[in-house]
Amino acid sequence: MGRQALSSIAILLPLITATANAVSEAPRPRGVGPDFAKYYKDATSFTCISNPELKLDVSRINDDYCDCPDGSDEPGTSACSYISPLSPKQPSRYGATKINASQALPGFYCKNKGHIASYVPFTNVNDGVCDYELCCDGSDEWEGVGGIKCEDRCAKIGKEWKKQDEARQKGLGNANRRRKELVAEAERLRKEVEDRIQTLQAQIKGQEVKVEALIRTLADVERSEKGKVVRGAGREGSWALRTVKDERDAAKSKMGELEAILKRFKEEYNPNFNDEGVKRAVKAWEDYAASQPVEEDNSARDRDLEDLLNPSSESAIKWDDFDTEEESDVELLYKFEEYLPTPVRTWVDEKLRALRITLIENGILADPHTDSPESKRVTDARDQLSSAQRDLDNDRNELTKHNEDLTKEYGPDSIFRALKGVCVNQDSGEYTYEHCFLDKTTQKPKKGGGHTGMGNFVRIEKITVDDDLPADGKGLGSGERYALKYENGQHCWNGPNRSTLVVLACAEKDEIWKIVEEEKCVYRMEVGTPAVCGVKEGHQTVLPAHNEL
Ligand code: MAN
Repeated sequence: MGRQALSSIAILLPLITATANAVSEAPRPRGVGPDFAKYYKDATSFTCISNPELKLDVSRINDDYCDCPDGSDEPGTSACSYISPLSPKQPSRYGATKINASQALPGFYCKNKGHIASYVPFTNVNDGVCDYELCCDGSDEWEGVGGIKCEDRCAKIGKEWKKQDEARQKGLGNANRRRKELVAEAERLRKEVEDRIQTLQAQIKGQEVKVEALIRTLADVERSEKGKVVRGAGREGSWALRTVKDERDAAKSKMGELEAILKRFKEEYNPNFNDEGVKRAVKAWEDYAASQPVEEDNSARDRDLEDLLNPSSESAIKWDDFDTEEESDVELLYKFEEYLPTPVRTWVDEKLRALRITLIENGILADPHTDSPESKRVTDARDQLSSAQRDLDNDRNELTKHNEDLTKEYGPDSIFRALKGVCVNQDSGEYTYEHCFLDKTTQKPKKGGGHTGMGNFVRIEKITVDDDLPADGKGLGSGERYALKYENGQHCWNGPNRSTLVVLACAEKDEIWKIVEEEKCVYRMEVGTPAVCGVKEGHQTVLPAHNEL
């Protein structure tokens, strides 16, 4: 059964009841539907429906001559069919109230007993063609033009239609159930977002406190790390002390040699040569020699020092004890001093300053004035802070995303929330097309090769469509429909970025019905989904009657 028949039938369902009520009344003239019976009650005269000033004798009804300007005196013939002939769509789509103002009647009324009553356009009356789609009882060909006889097929057609209608009702039931599930799922998902927001808000508060604490910890660690000994101080310390001692010995021996030379020079020079330069040098030497303390015997002190540096000696400094990261260089120096036997302590005290410089120069002691690599403790504290800050940033970003999500448009009952990311595929020509709800559309070559993005979701729209509905109901029909707009897909050579308008209509399950490339790289998909079934704004409450399922 074609669309016209079904849609006409559907809209005229109430007429069946009206007909039943009218059974006891006087028979109506041929072609008059029950809604218009009241105009034809008078047994003697007839008043043109849209022109009440024109009164005719009843004999002029259906006399195959058009008297009334609105054609109302010829409900059962084609005599007035030239007056703004009705489009076959009109009665089915809008009902009798919306017909062209110049026409009083929607068409020739077929009772279609055993099926559903319907109007057929006046042009089809007695045109020699059986219009079974609209007039299954064949009454439109009552004159038998050219000997045609249209048998009454309403019983058979009605039975078939009933079967289909049952399937439609079942489909609609399934679609409505599915829609309810989707609404519940959408609600659940929305609650999930709200819950997550609460969790994140609490988490962020805790995380902020943690970050503040870690900032303080890092500052403390950095402070306590200043002046620290770096690892390996023991080994290097031993080496450094040895160097200091060796350098001292070398300097001492050089000094001895120089003193001996100068001493000899003073004893051996000839004062008779009145050389001012020589005299000045001798005087300087005498002053120096006089100021020098009496040379002590340092051999015991040097032996002690040797012991300190000899690892096999009992009094050797335990340099490994300095390999700790917990003590500052000040503490180290105190510790170092404790090791010293009293005889050498004073001497070592003098040398400590020089030793510290040597240690710093050799990278053994941390120099507070240089950018030496930071210690593990500082690095760890810094890492912990960075990681906590990262977690905090992530939580904040997620919170922003979820808050935005709650203000986003998700269609009627927020139902598209439940379909977001759900994908359906359909082969068409050399491609398989994919539609992922509220995400993207994609074109995939069947022969392989790269996929082409046909657009990313941008918004939900409402558009008005006016399409014929296929017999299987897999089409848009007419009225307002929800549409999903996808933009900014892969750039089209010599054209725009690809975009897709996905127009939705009620269906039992999600499926792509049709893909059209309306202009180069501008696509339109027709997609069935239970999500838009029974949606008031979309005029889809009447879908079962319109055979959309
Ligand atoms: C590919 C497909 C087509 C499109 C052309 C444009 O072949 O995406 O749909 O029309 O590119 O060059």
